Parts: sequence; structure tokens; C-alpha cells
Amino acid sequence: MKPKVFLTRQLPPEPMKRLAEQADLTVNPHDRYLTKAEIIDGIRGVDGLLCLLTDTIDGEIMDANPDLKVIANFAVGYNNIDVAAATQRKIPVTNTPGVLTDSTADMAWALLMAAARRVAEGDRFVRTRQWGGWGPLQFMGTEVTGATLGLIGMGRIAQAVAKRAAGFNMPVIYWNRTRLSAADEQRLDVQYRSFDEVLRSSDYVSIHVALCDETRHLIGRRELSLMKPTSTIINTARGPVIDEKALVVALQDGTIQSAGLDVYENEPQLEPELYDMDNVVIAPHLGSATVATRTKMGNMAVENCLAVCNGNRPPNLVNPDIYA
Ligand code: 8YV
Repeated sequence: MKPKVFLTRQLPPEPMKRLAEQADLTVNPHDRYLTKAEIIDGIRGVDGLLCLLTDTIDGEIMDANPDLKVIANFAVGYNNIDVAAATQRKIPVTNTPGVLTDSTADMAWALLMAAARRVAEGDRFVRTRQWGGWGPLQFMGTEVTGATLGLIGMGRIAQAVAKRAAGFNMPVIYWNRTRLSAADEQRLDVQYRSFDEVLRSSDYVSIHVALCDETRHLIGRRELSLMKPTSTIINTARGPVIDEKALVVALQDGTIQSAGLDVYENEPQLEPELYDMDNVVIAPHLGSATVATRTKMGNMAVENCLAVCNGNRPPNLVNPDIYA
């Protein structure tokens, strides 16, 4: 008998096909997020739940199906799942680490370059037929080559961002809860600084921490005020790491120069001012959005989900305590 799986949103074709072949599958029929009530309805009687970052999975949802065997997230982050509640109920939670590292690092660079060189602003200018010809003072941006890149967090994605900085001759400084080994610092050519010092000394600050209680609003008014008035902040991590209201003020009053954002405090809503600010590049949470990456993420999530449903330990377990 095939395991029963509930999937909260269509996946790319390859993982979708695998899942449909190997599971008795029910898929959210809508092209939108499900409500909590719909998720509760969906998981009744299934073995596995394959869900997305946009699905908040709490203890109440888990209790709707006492036989739920696994919660497989289609994301590396899992701040949408109450992992403690899952562990308490002995439900394995899985994620998709590693496969989206490069695409997310690329996106951080896309935002950095776009903000520095005013690419989106220029695009709007040309499209709206305002361009009257080349001008020596037109859309002057900020130099990228040789500027200092500051990384907040130093996990897989930050390290991939750091490697790319070599091509731009950029010194890279970082802060992380735990410092890298001297060998890793040398290999990546990065230098450790205090949190405040990274903010003070960088021309570009890129955020790469997971969202948890300690990192919510890690960057607020005080932190933004430490940054250079010519600096740019990039966020491809999680929106709530930056106090978005404080960011709007800092961008309006010249505390910092610009921002490149892929994530927001209350997605898909943004602080209203952001929509109209020319010194902000805004993307709709695209970090992992390449065909190759989303296919790998889907395959990994399917593998994790089916492994548990078929009685095996999943390759990417977030809460190993449950097997202790
Ligand atoms: C996805 C992400 O775009 O994996 C993550 O944690 O933020 C991104 O890869 C999205 O979360 C897909 O569910």
C-alpha cells in the first residue's frame, strides 16, 4: 500500500511526478495558500504532510491527525513549523538544506548589484519613456568593486556570498554567533568583527541568519544608525530579522542609502512606503527560485517525506531528538 500524503501546493514537475507515483497523493487544488482549517481537513487520515514556508504548522494542526508520521518542509528554513510541538508528539520534521545555497547567494548579489547601480530605477525610467538621452550625472550609483562587504551570520549561504566577493576585490568582514575556525576564515578570506563593527565598517551589509526569538528585529533603529549613510542593506534571509518600520525611516532620512530586499516582515504585505521608494529594490521572495533549485528542493522534500512514511529515518531531519 502506498503511503497517503497531503501536499499544500503544487511542486515543480519532476518531484510532483515522483510523489504522485510513490504516494497516494492529495494536492491543494487552489493556486493560493491554504487556510488553517483547510490544512486541518487535508491532513486527516494521511501519513505525511509536505508543506511550504507559507504554511504555519502548529500543535493544533498536528493534533488533527494523531497518526501523522512526518512534516516535510519544502524550504531550508523551518520557522513556520512549531518544531518543539512536533518533537513532543514524536513527529519528525525535515527541511531541504544545501541545495538552495548557491541560488540564494546569487540572489543576494543580484539585489546588491541592482541597489548599488540603480538597475530597477533605471529600468522604470526607460520604460516610462522618461529617458531623453545619456547624461554625465544620470543615475550615478555606488561603487561595488573594492567596497567592504559585511555579513551578519556565516552559515552556508553567507559563505557562498563571501566566495563571490573575491571577484569584486571586496574585503569581507562578518559576525556570527560562533566564530569560524582560523582555517575556514583563511579559506574564505573573511575576517571576524563584533556585530556593531560589521555594521559600522561595511559599505554593503547582507543578512544571513535564521529567524528565531534571538534574531527577530536583530536590525532595528540602533543598528541602522551605526551603518554608514552611503551603505546598503541586503536581506535574503527572513523579513522579521529587520524591523521594517525602522528600515523605512532609515531609508527616508538618509541614515542609510539603499536596500535590496527579497523578504519582508509580513509577506506578502510590505510597509506601504516601501512600494514607492526609489532607493529600495524589492523582489517577491525569489531566493531559491530557479528551475534547477526548486526541482532539487522538491526532490529532497519528497525523499524525506516518503522515507518516514515507509518506516525509514529521513536524510534531512531537523529534530533528531525524536529518534534518541
Ligand atoms: C523558498 C526559503 O523560496 O528555503 C527557504 O527557507 O526561504 C526559500 O527557499 C521558500 O521558502 C519555499 O518554501
